[in-house]
Amino acid sequence: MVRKPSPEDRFSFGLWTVGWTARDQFGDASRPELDPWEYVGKLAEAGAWGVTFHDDDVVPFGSDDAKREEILRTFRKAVDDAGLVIEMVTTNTFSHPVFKDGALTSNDRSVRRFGLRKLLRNVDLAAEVGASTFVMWGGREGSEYDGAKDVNAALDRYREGIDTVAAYIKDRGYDLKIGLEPKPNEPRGDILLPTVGHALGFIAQLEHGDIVGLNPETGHEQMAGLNYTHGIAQALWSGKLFHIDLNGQRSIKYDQDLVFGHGDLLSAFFTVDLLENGFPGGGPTYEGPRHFDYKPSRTEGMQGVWDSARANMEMYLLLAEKAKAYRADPEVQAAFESAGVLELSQPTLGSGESVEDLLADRSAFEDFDADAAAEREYGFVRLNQLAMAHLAG
Ligand code: ASC
Ligand code: MN
Ligand code: MN
Ligand code: MN
Repeated sequence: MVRKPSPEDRFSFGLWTVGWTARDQFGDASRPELDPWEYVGKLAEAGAWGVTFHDDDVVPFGSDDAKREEILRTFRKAVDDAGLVIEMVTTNTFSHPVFKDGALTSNDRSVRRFGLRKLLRNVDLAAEVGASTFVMWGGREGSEYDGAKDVNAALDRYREGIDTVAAYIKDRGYDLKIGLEPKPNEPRGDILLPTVGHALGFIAQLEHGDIVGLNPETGHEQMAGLNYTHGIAQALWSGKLFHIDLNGQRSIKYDQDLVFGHGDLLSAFFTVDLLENGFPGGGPTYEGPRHFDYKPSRTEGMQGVWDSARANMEMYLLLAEKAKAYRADPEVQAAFESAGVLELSQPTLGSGESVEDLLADRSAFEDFDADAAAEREYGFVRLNQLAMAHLAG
């Protein structure tokens, strides 16, 4: 039996996950909608440490300032009473039809100005509630038709918008970082910043990119056929893994938002291995919360909501135990050694060696026996089988 989750694990949940009433493209809600404060006690009881939310998850779109204040007061009291932390806040710039062509990249300038104001208002809220990350998922930033969006202008406007939000955070002296969340498609036919790689390229073009990083979601990378563990690895390597959305996805199809580990289990194992144990050869490590962005399946009632919330944490803890045992196994260490996994950390050029030195080193090329080197057996399959044995054993 796996141990119970505790606040030290720093598990957190979006309010929109357990709060999803399961309304979808084809059907009505299959569960009741509770008040936002009714979810937080249950989350804490299940062993969560934190909660996150979109503005509209708590305060209905269009509420005036007085109503907003009142609702937020009630919500924050419930969060405090439950002993939870609000570690991240995000903004809904996708549900209201005003955002049907996006917020920061809508073709309509008045919509862009409205979207930016909505975002800035939530930056203030994020700082006020003590969040450390401000996530921006531009779900409606994109198009269905290539002719309908001037992508050059859209990226200019996206950059203008993100830089404006980032500059505002700095101006106000808030201790906040922005986490951009890539997704390839759904709800738009094609979404801008579709993958971790696109987003990293975009961040490099920002004026205030130093406080802008990523919030990669497991299923979103997998919807693009990509390797999530490699994606977060490159984000880590770039110093940009600010936050994560863990969930499950089974192959390239609609965004399933399954429980973490209920999609590609082997990939989830290596995700946890990286998050918990770091790179085999050392390097940057992830220090942020273990945040779940999943949806309890539409077949589930309220019991299923809480069972599925627990399942995310249980899967993570199960995989963390297995990943620890895997790394500590002397057979695995020996397999790492013979597979050259640790050798990769050694720089290709010697210290102080110039390219001229390399050119002069006949052993590196003229006298190098490529056929002999080609005979090296790496033993990757055996190493992987050891991982599988730990995972399945
Ligand atoms: C977010 C986020 C998502 C979406 C989605 C809305 O803020 O991280 O993946 O919104 O959960 O349904
Ligand atoms: Mn998703
Ligand atoms: Mn997400
Ligand atoms: Mn999501």
